[in-house]
Amino acid sequence: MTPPESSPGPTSKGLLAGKRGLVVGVANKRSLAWGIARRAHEEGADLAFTFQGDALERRVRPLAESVGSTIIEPLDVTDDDQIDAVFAGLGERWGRLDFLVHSVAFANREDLLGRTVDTSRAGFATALDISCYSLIALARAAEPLMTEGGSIIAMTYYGASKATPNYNVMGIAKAALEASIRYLAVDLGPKNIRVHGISAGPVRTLAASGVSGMRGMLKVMPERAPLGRNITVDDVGATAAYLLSDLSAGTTGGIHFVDAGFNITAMRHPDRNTASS
Ligand code: 0WE
Repeated sequence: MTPPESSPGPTSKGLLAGKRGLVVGVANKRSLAWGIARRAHEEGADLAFTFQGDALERRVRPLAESVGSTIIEPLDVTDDDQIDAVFAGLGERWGRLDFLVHSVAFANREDLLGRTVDTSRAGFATALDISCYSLIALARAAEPLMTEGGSIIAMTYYGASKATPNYNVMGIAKAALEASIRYLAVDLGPKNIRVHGISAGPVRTLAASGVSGMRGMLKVMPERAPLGRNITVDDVGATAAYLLSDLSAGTTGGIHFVDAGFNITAMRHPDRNTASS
């Protein structure tokens, strides 16, 4: 028997049809969180968004509305009362949550230059609070709403594993974030809540603007990465759709590299051209 060329099945409704998700960390249309949200919407999810501060509200609100979202709430992840308010609102509006996207990081600018040994106690605390503890706090708030299981993703970077010029205290924060992903996966596994990291290669986003050496990183990627190119927010959105969907039902606690394979190499292949050779 020859099956029909294409048949309408569950997938025609999208990988995330009927799922409700909260997206934390959209700053503008170039954000990784927005790449994830756009794909999640295409896959049939209903989305809620948060924004941090008035300046970002003006960016986030039109984007959220463009994907039909009506839940757009302020959230500073260092403020427990604001976290409680966001999840109380989701409880009232939706009663249930299926997924959470965490795409938030911050270190003081002066701590992303120079030497890690000069990181202040306050700068360390800021970076770890915003970039790592926030995942734990959001996961705890999400847990009671994820009554039918759930999926949580957080964004990380290779600087968690390998010392990377200027990434400094952010590398330490991402290492703590990646460990947090594993411990949260253990805690929440019995409730069928899965927790994943996406380790994205460098992308030109607001968070990357003003990062010195970004141009160099974007140039080296295609020379060394097996796929010979930089990654895009659409690449991240596609992997996120898999991790947020039931396709990944059997996986939790892992760090999933979306870096064109850069992390599995030790150095540039000598037969591969550089821009100058
Ligand atoms: O995680 C990040 C960026 C996170 C980030 C960026 C900033 C810039 C502005 C956190 N805090 C701040 N604070 C600011 O004041 N990335 C993976 C992108 C990134 O940032 C780098 C990188 C890469 C890659 C910083 C130094 C070196 C490489």
